[in-house]
Amino acid sequence: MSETKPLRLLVIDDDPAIAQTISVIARSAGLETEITCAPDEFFRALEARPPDFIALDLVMPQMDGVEVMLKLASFGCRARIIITSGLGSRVMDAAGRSATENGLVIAGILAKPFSAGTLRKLLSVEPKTAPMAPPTVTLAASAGALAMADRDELREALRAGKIVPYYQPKIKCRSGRLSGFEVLARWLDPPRGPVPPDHFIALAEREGLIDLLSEVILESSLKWFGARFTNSDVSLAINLSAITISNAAAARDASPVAGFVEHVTRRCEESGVEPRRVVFELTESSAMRDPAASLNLLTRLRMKGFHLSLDDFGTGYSSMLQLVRLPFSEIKVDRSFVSTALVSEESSAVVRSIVDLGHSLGLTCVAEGVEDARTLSYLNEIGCDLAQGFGIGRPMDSDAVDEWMQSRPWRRGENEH
Ligand code: G
Ligand code: G
Ligand code: MN
Repeated sequence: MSETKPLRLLVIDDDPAIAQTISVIARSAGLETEITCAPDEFFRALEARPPDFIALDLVMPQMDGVEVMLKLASFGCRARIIITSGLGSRVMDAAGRSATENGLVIAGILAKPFSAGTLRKLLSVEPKTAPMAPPTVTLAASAGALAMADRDELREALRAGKIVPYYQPKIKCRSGRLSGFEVLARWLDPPRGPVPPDHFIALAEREGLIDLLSEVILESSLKWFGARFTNSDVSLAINLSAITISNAAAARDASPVAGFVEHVTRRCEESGVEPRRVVFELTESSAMRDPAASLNLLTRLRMKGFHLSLDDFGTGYSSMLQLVRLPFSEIKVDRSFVSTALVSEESSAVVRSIVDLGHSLGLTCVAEGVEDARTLSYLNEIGCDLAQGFGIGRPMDSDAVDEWMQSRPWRRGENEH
């Protein structure tokens, strides 16, 4: 006769009283527990009987918790880890991030003193947030499978139409309705295996192919957009390379800037897309590389009616004053804050502040990296305007966009031609 085996918790805490308390609460929740008070004892127990959960004290005399986590990561430990400590939440959040980046599974953070209820919640096997889409493969985990590419291969791919736009939807937080798409370049059938976009974009920038790449993406995405979304307010967001801005800055007169503005305006006309439905996304660092050139280019784009979005906000080092000078209409909160907003007080405070800051400057706020429904409802609560992320829709080719649109309950009115 087989009974289901109870889940097992292994505790490591240099304070036996705390270890006991954790153990008693866990037992009352139906878990089997084992207490250790020093790292060598802990690692012996870990090896003898692998636990489902680990409660780990961050500050201990012989070894600190971060070192223990690094060692656990080197073993490929899959137990769900609960970090405990009396340190402030910012330090504990940082420790949790470091553990996650090393591939460990963090069930949560238990600030001492803690309540029995909080610990019981962390010990439940339900994931903290219900994922709406499969979890992301981190670059580190998949790096082994990724090929490099050289200039000639990229040039050939561009010539052969193998660099194509994919589209990732942005929705309104409040209504869930479609707001627009971000265009993200993808390399189909690369000769030596998958090349991630940030690799080939960087390669294109280094090798002087970025203007060609941008042109290919711009032309093809505008053509699709103009034909697929007529008489609609849906927008198309295109990433603008720092090189485009630098090229403009390198010239003595303003003509390359004017040239770029004229060029994109003409492409829009050809595709029947009004400039007000097009958003250019640029990052803080690319906008700040040459503030004077940026101001010139961005002002001209705005005067034509294009919208401008400040991408990956929160990851750069620019001063707020410089940013305020530039005529952005939208700000995108970096996904590193958004995807951790529900598990980190620090991240949720950053997201909330950026949304408030954006609104006080009259900007539309977009959260990127929204991976689950609970994050979306949190964003709606704090008044964030738009959301984008794997939980809403991955970057897709045009056929997949059609399917995605069909599968949405509120599609009527979005699907107009
Ligand atoms: O698409 P993710 O899917 O991995 O994109 C990685 C990075 O490459 C992002 O920072 C994104 O902004 C950038 N990127 C994707 N497509 C384009 C593009 O067409 N032009 C430029 N300049 N950057 C792009
Ligand atoms: O730098 P920029 O914001 O343009 O980059 C967009 C990048 O973010 C692309 O690489 C895209 O594939 C990725 N992305 C979009 N949504 C999510 C998400 O929900 N989670 C993660 N991890 N990445 C996302
Ligand atoms: Mn972007």
